[in-house]
Amino acid sequence: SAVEYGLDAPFSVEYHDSIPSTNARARDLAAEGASDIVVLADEQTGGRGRLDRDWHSPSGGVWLSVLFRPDVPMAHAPVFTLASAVAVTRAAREAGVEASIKWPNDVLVRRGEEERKLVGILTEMEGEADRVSWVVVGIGVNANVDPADLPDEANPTSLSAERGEPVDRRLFTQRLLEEFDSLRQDTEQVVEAWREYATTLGQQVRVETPGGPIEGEAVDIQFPGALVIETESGTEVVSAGDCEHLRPV
Ligand code: BTX
Repeated sequence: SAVEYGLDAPFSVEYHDSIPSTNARARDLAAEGASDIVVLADEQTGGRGRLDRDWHSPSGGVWLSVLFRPDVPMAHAPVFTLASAVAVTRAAREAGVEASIKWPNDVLVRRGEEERKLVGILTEMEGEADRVSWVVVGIGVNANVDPADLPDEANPTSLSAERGEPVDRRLFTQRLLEEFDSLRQDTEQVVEAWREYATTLGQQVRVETPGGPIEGEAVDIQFPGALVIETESGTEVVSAGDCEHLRPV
Protein backbone atom coordinates (compact mmCIF):
# COMPACT_ATOMS: atom_id res chain seq x y z
CA SER A 1 0.00 0.00 0.00
CA ALA A 2 0.96 3.67 -0.22
CA VAL A 3 1.41 3.60 3.54
CA GLU A 4 4.10 0.95 3.19
CA TYR A 5 5.82 3.12 0.60
CA GLY A 6 5.71 5.74 3.38
CA LEU A 7 5.08 8.77 1.22
CA ASP A 8 4.12 12.08 2.74
CA ALA A 9 3.15 13.65 -0.58
CA PRO A 10 1.05 16.68 -1.50
CA PHE A 11 -1.30 14.31 -3.39
CA SER A 12 -3.16 11.22 -2.36
CA VAL A 13 -1.20 8.21 -3.52
CA GLU A 14 -2.47 4.96 -4.92
CA TYR A 15 0.32 2.42 -4.84
CA HIS A 16 0.59 -0.80 -6.86
CA ASP A 17 3.33 -3.43 -6.71
CA SER A 18 2.55 -4.20 -10.32
CA ILE A 19 0.12 -2.64 -12.80
CA PRO A 20 -0.09 -2.52 -16.60
CA SER A 21 0.33 1.28 -16.80
CA THR A 22 -0.01 4.03 -14.21
CA ASN A 23 -1.12 6.43 -16.98
CA ALA A 24 -3.92 4.08 -18.01
CA ARG A 25 -5.02 3.75 -14.39
CA ALA A 26 -4.91 7.55 -13.92
CA ARG A 27 -7.03 8.03 -17.05
CA ASP A 28 -9.61 5.61 -15.61
CA LEU A 29 -9.60 7.59 -12.35
CA ALA A 30 -10.09 10.79 -14.37
CA ALA A 31 -13.13 9.25 -16.05
CA GLU A 32 -14.52 8.54 -12.56
CA GLY A 33 -14.13 12.22 -11.70
CA ALA A 34 -11.08 11.95 -9.43
CA SER A 35 -8.32 14.55 -9.12
CA ASP A 36 -5.06 15.25 -7.30
CA ILE A 37 -4.11 11.61 -7.22
CA VAL A 38 -0.76 10.00 -7.89
CA VAL A 39 -0.73 6.44 -9.17
CA LEU A 40 2.61 4.89 -8.29
CA ALA A 41 3.99 1.46 -9.14
CA ASP A 42 7.09 -0.60 -8.50
CA GLU A 43 6.65 -2.38 -11.83
CA GLN A 44 4.58 -1.82 -14.99
CA THR A 45 3.77 -4.69 -17.31
CA GLY A 46 2.47 -2.48 -20.15
CA GLY A 47 4.22 0.87 -19.75
CA ARG A 48 3.71 3.25 -22.68
CA GLY A 49 5.86 5.95 -24.23
CA ARG A 50 4.84 8.50 -26.82
CA LEU A 51 3.28 7.30 -30.09
CA ASP A 52 2.33 4.03 -28.38
CA ARG A 53 5.96 2.98 -27.96
CA ASP A 54 6.87 0.59 -25.14
CA TRP A 55 8.28 1.93 -21.92
CA HIS A 56 10.20 -0.77 -20.07
CA SER A 57 9.33 -0.60 -16.41
CA PRO A 58 10.99 -3.35 -14.38
CA SER A 59 10.70 -3.57 -10.60
CA GLY A 60 12.88 -0.97 -8.86
CA GLY A 61 11.85 2.06 -10.90
CA VAL A 62 9.70 5.02 -10.00
CA TRP A 63 6.76 4.76 -12.40
CA LEU A 64 4.09 7.31 -11.57
CA SER A 65 1.26 9.38 -12.98
CA VAL A 66 -0.14 12.59 -11.53
CA LEU A 67 -3.82 13.29 -12.23
CA PHE A 68 -4.98 16.86 -11.69
CA ARG A 69 -7.39 19.43 -13.10
CA PRO A 70 -5.66 22.75 -13.69
CA ASP A 71 -7.71 25.78 -14.66
CA VAL A 72 -5.89 26.46 -17.94
CA PRO A 73 -6.68 26.39 -21.65
CA MET A 74 -5.60 23.30 -23.59
CA ALA A 75 -2.83 25.27 -25.31
CA HIS A 76 -1.08 25.83 -21.97
CA ALA A 77 -0.87 22.15 -21.06
CA PRO A 78 2.67 21.63 -22.44
CA VAL A 79 3.93 23.66 -19.51
CA PHE A 80 3.19 20.66 -17.26
CA THR A 81 5.55 18.48 -19.28
CA LEU A 82 8.26 21.06 -18.73
CA ALA A 83 7.32 21.32 -15.06
CA SER A 84 7.69 17.59 -14.56
CA ALA A 85 11.07 17.63 -16.33
CA VAL A 86 12.25 20.37 -13.97
CA ALA A 87 10.86 18.55 -10.91
CA VAL A 88 12.52 15.27 -11.75
CA THR A 89 15.81 17.00 -12.62
CA ARG A 90 15.88 18.74 -9.24
CA ALA A 91 15.08 15.51 -7.39
CA ALA A 92 17.80 13.66 -9.33
CA ARG A 93 20.37 16.36 -8.58
CA GLU A 94 19.52 16.21 -4.89
CA ALA A 95 20.18 12.48 -5.14
CA GLY A 96 23.61 13.28 -6.56
CA VAL A 97 22.89 12.67 -10.26
CA GLU A 98 23.66 15.55 -12.65
CA ALA A 99 20.58 15.27 -14.82
CA SER A 100 19.69 17.84 -17.44
CA ILE A 101 16.79 18.46 -19.79
CA LYS A 102 16.64 18.12 -23.54
CA TRP A 103 13.66 19.87 -25.06
CA PRO A 104 10.85 19.04 -24.83
CA ASN A 105 10.59 16.02 -22.56
CA ASP A 106 13.86 14.16 -22.16
CA VAL A 107 15.77 14.08 -18.91
CA LEU A 108 19.21 12.67 -19.42
CA VAL A 109 22.71 12.38 -18.08
CA ARG A 110 25.53 13.64 -20.27
CA ARG A 111 28.99 12.11 -20.47
CA GLY A 112 30.93 14.22 -22.93
CA GLU A 113 29.08 13.90 -26.22
CA GLU A 114 27.10 10.92 -25.01
CA GLU A 115 23.53 11.30 -23.74
CA ARG A 116 21.98 8.64 -21.56
CA LYS A 117 18.25 8.48 -21.06
CA LEU A 118 17.22 8.54 -17.39
CA VAL A 119 13.54 9.51 -17.54
CA GLY A 120 10.55 9.40 -19.86
CA ILE A 121 7.59 11.78 -19.62
CA LEU A 122 4.20 11.26 -21.25
CA THR A 123 1.51 13.93 -20.79
CA GLU A 124 -2.09 13.14 -21.70
CA MET A 125 -5.13 15.37 -21.37
CA GLU A 126 -8.76 15.87 -22.24
CA GLY A 127 -11.03 18.89 -22.35
CA GLU A 128 -12.15 21.86 -24.38
CA ALA A 129 -9.88 24.37 -26.10
CA ASP A 130 -10.59 27.03 -23.49
CA ARG A 131 -10.22 24.75 -20.47
CA VAL A 132 -8.69 21.34 -19.89
CA SER A 133 -10.80 18.85 -17.99
CA TRP A 134 -7.89 16.81 -16.68
CA VAL A 135 -4.18 16.31 -17.19
CA VAL A 136 -2.24 13.11 -16.52
CA VAL A 137 1.51 13.57 -16.36
CA GLY A 138 3.27 10.21 -16.54
CA ILE A 139 6.84 10.18 -15.29
CA GLY A 140 9.03 7.11 -15.62
CA VAL A 141 12.31 7.25 -13.73
CA ASN A 142 14.91 4.52 -14.02
CA ALA A 143 15.64 4.61 -10.30
CA ASN A 144 17.05 1.35 -8.91
CA VAL A 145 17.12 -0.44 -12.23
CA ASP A 146 19.99 -2.10 -14.05
CA PRO A 147 20.38 -0.32 -17.42
CA ALA A 148 21.27 -3.73 -18.90
CA ASP A 149 17.60 -4.66 -18.40
CA LEU A 150 16.46 -1.70 -20.53
CA PRO A 151 16.43 -1.38 -24.33
CA ASP A 152 19.93 -0.75 -25.58
CA GLU A 153 19.04 1.56 -28.45
CA ALA A 154 17.88 4.32 -26.07
CA ASN A 155 21.26 4.40 -24.33
CA PRO A 156 19.53 4.12 -20.96
CA THR A 157 20.91 4.86 -17.54
CA SER A 158 19.49 4.81 -14.02
CA LEU A 159 19.92 6.69 -10.76
CA SER A 160 21.52 3.65 -9.12
CA ALA A 161 23.93 3.14 -12.04
CA GLU A 162 25.00 6.81 -11.96
CA ARG A 163 25.37 6.88 -8.17
CA GLY A 164 26.92 3.46 -7.78
CA GLU A 165 24.35 2.66 -5.09
CA PRO A 166 20.56 2.52 -4.80
CA VAL A 167 18.58 5.68 -4.29
CA ASP A 168 16.02 6.09 -1.49
CA ARG A 169 12.91 5.93 -3.68
CA ARG A 170 10.64 7.27 -0.96
CA LEU A 171 12.71 10.43 -0.51
CA PHE A 172 13.29 10.85 -4.23
CA THR A 173 9.59 10.50 -5.05
CA GLN A 174 8.60 12.84 -2.28
CA ARG A 175 10.97 15.55 -3.52
CA LEU A 176 9.79 15.05 -7.08
CA LEU A 177 6.14 15.45 -6.09
CA GLU A 178 6.80 18.47 -3.88
CA GLU A 179 8.64 20.22 -6.71
CA PHE A 180 5.96 19.32 -9.21
CA ASP A 181 3.22 20.52 -6.90
CA SER A 182 4.90 23.89 -6.47
CA LEU A 183 5.61 24.31 -10.20
CA ARG A 184 2.11 23.33 -11.36
CA GLN A 185 0.65 26.08 -9.17
CA ASP A 186 3.00 28.75 -10.43
CA THR A 187 3.55 27.99 -14.09
CA GLU A 188 5.21 31.37 -14.64
CA GLN A 189 8.32 30.06 -12.86
CA VAL A 190 8.53 26.92 -14.98
CA VAL A 191 10.14 28.39 -18.08
CA GLU A 192 12.84 30.16 -16.12
CA ALA A 193 13.59 27.06 -14.04
CA TRP A 194 13.68 25.02 -17.22
CA ARG A 195 16.33 27.28 -18.80
CA GLU A 196 18.60 26.57 -15.84
CA TYR A 197 18.75 22.83 -16.59
CA ALA A 198 18.45 22.81 -20.37
CA THR A 199 21.19 21.41 -22.55
CA THR A 200 19.35 22.52 -25.66
CA LEU A 201 19.88 26.29 -25.69
CA GLY A 202 22.82 27.55 -27.71
CA GLN A 203 22.97 24.31 -29.71
CA GLN A 204 22.58 23.84 -33.43
CA VAL A 205 19.49 21.68 -33.75
CA ARG A 206 17.22 20.10 -36.31
CA VAL A 207 13.56 19.55 -35.49
CA GLU A 208 11.13 17.50 -37.54
CA THR A 209 7.78 19.30 -37.61
CA PRO A 210 4.58 18.55 -39.53
CA GLY A 211 5.57 21.39 -41.84
CA GLY A 212 9.01 19.88 -42.49
CA PRO A 213 12.41 20.06 -40.82
CA ILE A 214 13.64 23.24 -39.17
CA GLU A 215 17.34 23.73 -38.64
CA GLY A 216 19.22 26.42 -36.79
CA GLU A 217 20.38 27.57 -33.36
CA ALA A 218 18.06 26.94 -30.41
CA VAL A 219 18.04 30.34 -28.73
CA ASP A 220 15.23 30.31 -26.19
CA ILE A 221 12.13 28.69 -24.81
CA GLN A 222 8.76 30.46 -24.57
CA PHE A 223 5.73 29.84 -22.40
CA PRO A 224 4.11 27.32 -22.42
CA GLY A 225 6.96 25.30 -23.90
CA ALA A 226 7.80 26.35 -27.44
CA LEU A 227 11.37 26.33 -28.71
CA VAL A 228 12.68 29.41 -30.51
CA ILE A 229 15.07 28.59 -33.33
CA GLU A 230 17.17 31.11 -35.25
CA THR A 231 17.36 29.84 -38.83
CA GLU A 232 19.05 31.26 -41.90
CA SER A 233 15.72 32.65 -43.05
CA GLY A 234 14.54 34.04 -39.70
CA THR A 235 13.11 33.08 -36.33
CA GLU A 236 10.92 30.00 -36.01
CA VAL A 237 8.86 29.03 -32.98
CA VAL A 238 8.20 25.29 -32.65
CA SER A 239 5.59 24.14 -30.17
CA ALA A 240 6.42 21.12 -28.02
CA GLY A 241 3.38 19.20 -29.21
CA ASP A 242 4.42 19.56 -32.84
CA CYS A 243 7.81 18.10 -32.51
CA GLU A 244 8.87 14.52 -32.63
CA HIS A 245 12.65 14.65 -32.93
CA LEU A 246 15.18 17.16 -31.85
CA ARG A 247 18.74 16.41 -32.63
CA PRO A 248 21.96 18.31 -32.50
CA VAL A 249 23.56 18.93 -35.90
P1 BTX B 1 9.35 8.04 -25.63
O1 BTX B 1 8.45 7.66 -26.74
O2 BTX B 1 10.09 9.32 -25.67
O3 BTX B 1 10.42 6.91 -25.41
C1 BTX B 1 10.15 5.54 -25.67
C2 BTX B 1 11.43 4.89 -26.14
O4 BTX B 1 12.40 4.91 -25.09
C3 BTX B 1 11.24 3.42 -26.45
O5 BTX B 1 10.91 3.25 -27.80
C4 BTX B 1 12.59 2.81 -26.11
O6 BTX B 1 13.50 2.96 -27.17
C5 BTX B 1 13.10 3.69 -25.00
N1 BTX B 1 12.87 3.13 -23.67
C6 BTX B 1 11.89 2.27 -23.27
N2 BTX B 1 11.94 2.05 -21.95
C7 BTX B 1 12.98 2.79 -21.49
C8 BTX B 1 13.53 3.01 -20.20
N3 BTX B 1 13.03 2.46 -19.09
N4 BTX B 1 14.60 3.85 -20.10
C9 BTX B 1 15.13 4.45 -21.19
N5 BTX B 1 14.65 4.28 -22.42
C10 BTX B 1 13.58 3.47 -22.58
C11 BTX B 1 8.84 8.53 -23.18
O7 BTX B 1 8.45 7.98 -24.37
C12 BTX B 1 7.65 8.54 -22.21
C13 BTX B 1 7.66 7.40 -21.23
C14 BTX B 1 6.66 7.60 -20.11
C15 BTX B 1 6.70 6.47 -19.12
C16 BTX B 1 5.82 6.74 -17.93
S1 BTX B 1 6.09 5.58 -16.67
C17 BTX B 1 4.68 6.07 -15.84
C18 BTX B 1 3.62 6.34 -16.91
N6 BTX B 1 2.91 5.13 -17.27
C19 BTX B 1 3.09 4.80 -18.55
O8 BTX B 1 2.58 3.82 -19.12
N7 BTX B 1 3.91 5.71 -19.13
C20 BTX B 1 4.32 6.73 -18.21
